[in-house]
Amino acid sequence: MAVEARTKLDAQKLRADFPILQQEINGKPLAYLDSAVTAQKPRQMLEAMTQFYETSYGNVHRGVYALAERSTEAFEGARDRIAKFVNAPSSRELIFTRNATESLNLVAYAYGLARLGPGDVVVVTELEHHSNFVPWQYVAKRTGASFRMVRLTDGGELDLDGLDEITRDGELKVVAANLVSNALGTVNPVEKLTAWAHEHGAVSVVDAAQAAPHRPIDVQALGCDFLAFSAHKLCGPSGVGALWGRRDLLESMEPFNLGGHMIRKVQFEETTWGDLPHKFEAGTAPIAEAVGFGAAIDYLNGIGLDAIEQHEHDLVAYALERLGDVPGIQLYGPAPEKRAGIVSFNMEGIHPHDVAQVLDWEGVAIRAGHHCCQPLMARLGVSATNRASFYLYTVQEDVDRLHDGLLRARKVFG
Ligand code: 7TS
Repeated sequence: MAVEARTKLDAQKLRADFPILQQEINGKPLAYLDSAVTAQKPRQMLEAMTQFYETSYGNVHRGVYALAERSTEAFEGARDRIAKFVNAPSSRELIFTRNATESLNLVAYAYGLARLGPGDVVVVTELEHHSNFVPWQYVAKRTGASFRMVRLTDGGELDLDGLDEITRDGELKVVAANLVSNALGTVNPVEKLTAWAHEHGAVSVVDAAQAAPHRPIDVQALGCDFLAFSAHKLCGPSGVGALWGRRDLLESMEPFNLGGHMIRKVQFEETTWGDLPHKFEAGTAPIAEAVGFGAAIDYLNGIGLDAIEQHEHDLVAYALERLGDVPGIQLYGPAPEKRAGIVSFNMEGIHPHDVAQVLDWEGVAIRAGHHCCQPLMARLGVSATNRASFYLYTVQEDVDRLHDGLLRARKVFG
C-alpha cells in the first residue's frame, strides 16, 4: 500500500537561493524575521526578471514586432499562472495592480462607492490591516452607509457571535476581512464570513496579502467575490499585486483608473471601456514585475504551499515555546495551530523600538510598531508590538537568536 508522506521543506537548503541572506549585518549573520512586511527574493525570480529585460522587454498589447509579442506572451503567461495559483475560473478575472492596497481600493471605489448608500452596512474586522479598513470606512462615510466591525475575542479570534447584531443594523452589502492577520497571524474563518455575507446578499472581499504567501488559496473553495494580494510578500518584486474578482461583478463595475489601454473606443462625446482584464489596467503595466510575479509563483509551487504552511506552523510552535520563558514577555494571538508564521509580543517595560534596536545589533531583523493595525492595537491596549515573522527560508536557529537577543534587551534595559 502506498504511504503518502508529506514532503518537508529544507529551509537550510533553500536559503542558498536567497543572495541577501548570505551577508552579515553588524558583524553577525542576518536573521531576517520580517517576512510579513516583505519577503526576500530568490535568485530564480531575480534571474527571470533580468533575462526578461535582456531578451524580451517591450510594451505589452501594443506592438506587432517580435519584442512586443514576446513581452506580451511573458506578461499574459504570468497572469495565467497567477490566476491558477488562486484557482480562478478564468485568467481574465485576474487584474494586475500595484499591490494589495490598490486592489482593495479598486473594489472600494469601483464597487463600493457606486453601490452603497444610507441604510446599507459595510463590515470589516477588528483585525484588519489599514488597507482593508480605511477604504471601507471612507466609502461608508462618503455614501452614508453604516460601518461596522466584527470584534475580537480575548484569544485573538474573530467573535462570530456578534454577526446577528450587525445584520439588524441595515442591509448588509459588503463584508471585508483578511484571511491571515498580519499583526497576530490568526487564520480567520473567511469561509464562514463569506457564507454569512451571501446569506444576506452581500459581497465578500478577502484580503489575502498575508495568506497567499503562506498557504494554498482557492477562491472557488473560499466562495468569496474578490481577493487581493501582493507579489512582494511571496518572493516576487515590489510594485505589482493582483485582484481576483468574480467575472459578472467585474463586468458590471465602472473602471477605477482611466486613460490608455483600458478603452474600447474614445470619441469626443463618449468613451467605451475595454474587456476584462484591460478595463481595470489603465496605463503601462508593471510588465517586468508581473513576469517576476509569475516566476515567484513558479518558485513557490516548486516547493509546495502545503510544505511552506507546515514549515511555518512548526516554527511558530517552536517560537511560542522558546520565547515563553523570556522574563517579562507578553505573547499575543491564538494557539499555533490557528496561525501562520507570525509571533507578536511585548517586553514588559521596554519600548518595542528599543527591543528591535538591540536585536538589530545582533543581526536579527524584526518589526516594531502598530503594523498598520491601529484598531487592533487599541483592542490590545497597546500602541505597538514587536513582531517576528517567518517564511520558507527561516530556520530554528533564527528563532534561537531572537530568543537570545531578547535576553540581551532585558539586560540592557532591565
Ligand atoms: N493586508 C495585509 C493583511 C497586509 O499584511 C498588508 C501589508 C497589506 C494588506 C498591504 O499590502 P501592500 O503590499 O499593499 O502594502 N502588511 C504590512 C505589514 O504587516 N507591515 O507592513 C505592511
